Amino acid sequence: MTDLQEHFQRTLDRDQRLEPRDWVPDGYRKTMIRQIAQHAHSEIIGMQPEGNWITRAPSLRRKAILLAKVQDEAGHGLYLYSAAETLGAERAELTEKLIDGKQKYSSIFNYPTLNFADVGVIGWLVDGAAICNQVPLCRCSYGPYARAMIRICKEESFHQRQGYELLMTMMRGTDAQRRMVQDATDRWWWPSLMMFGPPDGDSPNTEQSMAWKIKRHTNDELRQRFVDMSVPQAEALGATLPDPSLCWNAERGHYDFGEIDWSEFKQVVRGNGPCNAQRVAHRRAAHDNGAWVREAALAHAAKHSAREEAAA
Ligand code: FAQ
Repeated sequence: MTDLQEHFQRTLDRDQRLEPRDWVPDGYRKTMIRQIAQHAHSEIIGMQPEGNWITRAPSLRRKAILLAKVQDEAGHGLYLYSAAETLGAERAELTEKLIDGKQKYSSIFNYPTLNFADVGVIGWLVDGAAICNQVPLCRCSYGPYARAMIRICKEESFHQRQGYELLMTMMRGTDAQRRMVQDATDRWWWPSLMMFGPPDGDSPNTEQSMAWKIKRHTNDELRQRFVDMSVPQAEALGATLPDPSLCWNAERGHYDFGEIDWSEFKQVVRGNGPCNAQRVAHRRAAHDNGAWVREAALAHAAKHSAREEAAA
């Protein structure tokens, strides 16, 4: 083993962080770029389903809250692209890969938001699942990603509470509002469980990512944690989770739950979900429409540095 390899392994064994200048194996760098890029793309594409409701929010208060949340998601995307840049991946290249369909983003953002309760359910379940998955990533072995995750998790937990508060308010409202909450819960529950990725037996990356201390738990462990956390929250809300097999298993100390439709998951990840084409087309159009801003920023930076050179 070379000194560099030893340093890498020793850092992992001591549960310390790897930093941008440290040597890491190619596979580690590739895995980290893949995961961070997929995560960054998810935050950016994830602005669309809720962003869709900003112009139709039912009050000024709800509009201000939703605007702030969607802006936070843009911020998360930017911290994550910056973390990927410390590994040598250019943000512009990652964006190209996203809009060319060469890099993935989370399956969850390929479902439509059909009524305003969807905004609440995304906060409750989608941000809830994101927190469950991301809190352990605060201890990821790659320093810049782990540190970005600390701030992101704080904001996600605020997002989750706003979603739950919106749903609580709707449940205290009219029968029609309660039906909207139930309808949104029915549609988002199963896709939220799919966010954790394929079952452990079909997850090609988990074993190596756990050995590298990138992932701290398997997909199924985190999914179970999310189910256990969500059942009492649904009860307190007065909504029914759409799974007749959900029941407490005293022996395991966990809730049992029904079979996930993995063929649906595969279809969505392959690009055949209800909104995949629309999401990517929208992102591509936004990128194209923003070309003049990038050109103007570059021209401004060039002018500024020419002026500085002349003054030196
Ligand atoms: N969707 O071997 P594994 C958010 C892919 S939260 C699409 O198990 P891994 C906040 C996977 O990439 C959502 N693809 O993979 C928010 C791999 O593909 P590849 C984002 C999926 O990496 C809330 C293949 O399947 N969060 O944005 C999915 O060890 C509200 C095999 O799977 C993160 O990205 C999926 N659900 O584990 C924003 C968290 N699952 O490249 C707006 C960080 C798996 O080998 C509004 N990421 N795949 O062909 C992770 O923790 C991991 O990457 C997992 C997947 C757990 C997602």
